[in-house]
Amino acid sequence: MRILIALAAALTVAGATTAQAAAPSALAAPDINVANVQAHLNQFQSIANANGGNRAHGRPGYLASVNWVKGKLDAAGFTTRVQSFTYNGATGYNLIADYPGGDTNNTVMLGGHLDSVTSGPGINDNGTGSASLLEVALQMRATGFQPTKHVRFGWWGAEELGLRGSTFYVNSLSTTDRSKIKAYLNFDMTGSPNPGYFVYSASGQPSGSLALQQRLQAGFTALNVQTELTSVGGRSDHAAFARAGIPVGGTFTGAEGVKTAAQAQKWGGTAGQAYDRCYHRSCDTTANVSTTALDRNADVIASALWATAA
Ligand code: DPN
Ligand code: ZN
Repeated sequence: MRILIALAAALTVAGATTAQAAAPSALAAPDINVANVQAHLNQFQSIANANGGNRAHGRPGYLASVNWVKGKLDAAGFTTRVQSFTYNGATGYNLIADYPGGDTNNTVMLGGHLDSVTSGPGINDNGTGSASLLEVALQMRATGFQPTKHVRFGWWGAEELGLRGSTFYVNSLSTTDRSKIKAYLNFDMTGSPNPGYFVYSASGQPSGSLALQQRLQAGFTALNVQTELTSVGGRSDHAAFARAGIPVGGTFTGAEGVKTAAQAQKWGGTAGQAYDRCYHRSCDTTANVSTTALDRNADVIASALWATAA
C-alpha cells in the first residue's frame, strides 16, 4: 500500500515534469525574432529619411524617434514618460518606460541612446540597441513575463553630445529613487557590420557589476559565441549610473576600432578593418548592420533581463 502510494506520487511528479518540459516555461527568456528588430530599424531609417537624414538632438528626426517608440510601448501597456532637458540651446528628450508590476524597491533598468549624430541616420549607432530594447520590452508583455523585480527602460537623448540625457536622468532622481535601481544594463551599437562580441568589463565599476558581466557572458556562451571584455569607460550612458554607484553592464560590437587577426579567427569578418567603417558617417544605414550580431545580442539582452529581474 505504501509502495503503491509512493509509486503514484512518483508518476505524478514525472508527469508534471514532462508537461513542464513540453510547454514553454514562463521563466525562460524568449528567443528574440531578429526580423522584428530589423523592422524597428527600418522604421528608424524611414524617420531619418523623412527628417533631413538624421535623428540627432535638436532635430525633428529625434523627437519623431521618441514618439514612435513611445507609441509602441504605450500600445503594449507600458507606463511611459518623456523627460525634457535643454542642451546646447535645444530641447532634448529621454523616454522612460516602466513595465507594470514588480518590486519598485528592486528595480532593474536597461537603456541605450536613441539619438544619432547629425551626419547620418545612426542605424548601428544606436538604432540597434534602441530597436533591440524595444523588441525585448514588447516580448515581456507578449510572453506574460511577471518578474519579481520592477523593470524600467530608458531611451536616452543627446548621448552623442556627451551623455547628456542619461546624466540628466540620473541627476534628476532623489537619493532614495537612485538607491532603488539595483542594476543598469546598457546597449549601444549591437549590430556592427564587422562585429566583435564585447561585454563590458566589471573591473573598476561599482560592486555588483561582476554578476551582470557574468550573466551577459553566459548569454553568449549559451549561443556558443566567444566574447572579450572591454573597458568602455565613460563612452556610453552607463557612465552616469556607475558614478551613482549602481552596478552596470552591457554589450558592444565595436565602433572605429580595428578587428585583429585573432578576432577574425574566432568571430569571422575582416581583420585589419574597423568593426564599423560607417561609424558616425552618413553610411550608417540599415545596410550597415550584421543581422547575426544583431540577433545574438538581442537574445543576450533578453536572457540577461529574464535572469536579472526574475
Ligand atoms: N557611444 C558610442 C558613440 O556614441 O559614439 C560609442 C561607444 C559605444 C563606445 C559603446 C563604447 C561603447
Ligand atoms: Zn555614436
